[in-house]
Amino acid sequence: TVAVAERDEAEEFLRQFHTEHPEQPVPLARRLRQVRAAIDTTGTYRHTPGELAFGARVAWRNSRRCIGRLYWNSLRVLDRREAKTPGEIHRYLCDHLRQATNRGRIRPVISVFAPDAPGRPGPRIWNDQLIRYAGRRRGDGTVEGDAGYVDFTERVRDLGWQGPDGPFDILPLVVDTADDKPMLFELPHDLVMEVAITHPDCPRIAELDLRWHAVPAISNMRLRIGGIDYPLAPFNGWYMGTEIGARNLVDEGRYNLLPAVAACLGLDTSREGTLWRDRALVELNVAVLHSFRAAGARMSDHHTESRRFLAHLAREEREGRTVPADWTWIVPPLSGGITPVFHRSYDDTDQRPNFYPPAPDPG
Ligand code: HEM
Ligand code: NRG
Repeated sequence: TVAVAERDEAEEFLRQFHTEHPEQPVPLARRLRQVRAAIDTTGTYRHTPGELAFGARVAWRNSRRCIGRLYWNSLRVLDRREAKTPGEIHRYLCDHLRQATNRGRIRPVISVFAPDAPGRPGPRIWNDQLIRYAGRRRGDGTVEGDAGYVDFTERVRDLGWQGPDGPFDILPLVVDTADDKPMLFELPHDLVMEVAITHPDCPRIAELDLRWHAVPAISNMRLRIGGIDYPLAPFNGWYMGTEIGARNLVDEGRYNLLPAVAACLGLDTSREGTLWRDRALVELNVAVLHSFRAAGARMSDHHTESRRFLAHLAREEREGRTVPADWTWIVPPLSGGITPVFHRSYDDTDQRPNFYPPAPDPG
């Protein structure tokens, strides 16, 4: 049976849906009666396709850490609640990537799989994004690949994965359903668009042989709509350049490439005061934006995305809504103070529907 809090959350969500979309064939009062009756007899209820699409879009609108919310209302919502077997789920995940990538004209998409129901958990996948690179610790303690994925890579190897052993090996998906044991699936490599990193005027950067995937697709967050949890609801937009150029390729616990980039640029690294790290960081971000542009893969820079976010705030306020936001995530990790999002504060309250961190993963 459903706790009172979840009943209240269902009712609150239905009221919100009907307030923002008054033109419904079924009036609110009747829908509330249906849902209460369903909860009484089955312990849960089923969202209509319209409720599901609205719920997913509002979950994005309420994502406090996301700077990219201006286009929340045009999220493409794929209803995959009927997918049952790991093989079917894998095919829909591939279809998601195909629609999202769109040969480089990346579109925001979410695929929503079956929700958790009383006594019957919905499917999930172990991967935190659909596309990620493996990492492996070498004998000398250094890492080949993405150092942030050493533990995850170890777990998929325990399941029998025998990937290659290079710096950018795409990890397989691990699909976990209640009826089957966790199953491994490779992503067909023609579905994964990747961009080789080159610099507009420093050819030595290209010699580092860096690349990144074009589509960021978070796949381990729980989508919660009206008291219902969807544990598998992968979503994507496009990248902001700093995510790759100031974090993935730069963090010491990831690819840790500032020293290598500084060497390409011939910078004086003998003391911090030369600001060689900062200079290398800017040039690496120039390279990332330049490369995505040259490859025809949609990406935005942090100045543009900051301006859009302020436009989003203004528009939402005109609609009478407050925009929940977490300053520490909204401000970009490069040149924070010269973006307009830095110079103000935000309301940081939890509003639902929303995306939540996964339950601690199995295994
Ligand atoms: C976080 C940008 C689309 C939901 C973020 C972050 C950035 C960003 C820069 C911070 C990431 C980090 O520091 O690791 C964008 C851009 C988009 C976009 C440019 C282009 C359309 C979306 C979509 C959704 C979404 C479509 C959901 C439907 C989220 C959530 C987080 C987030 C839930 C927080 C993730 C976490 O807690 O780890 N976004 N985003 N975003 N975004 Fe977006
Ligand atoms: N920083 C992560 C991705 C987090 C979400 N960012 C987006 N989301 N742009 C990374 O892979 O670097 N999105 O849905 O577009």
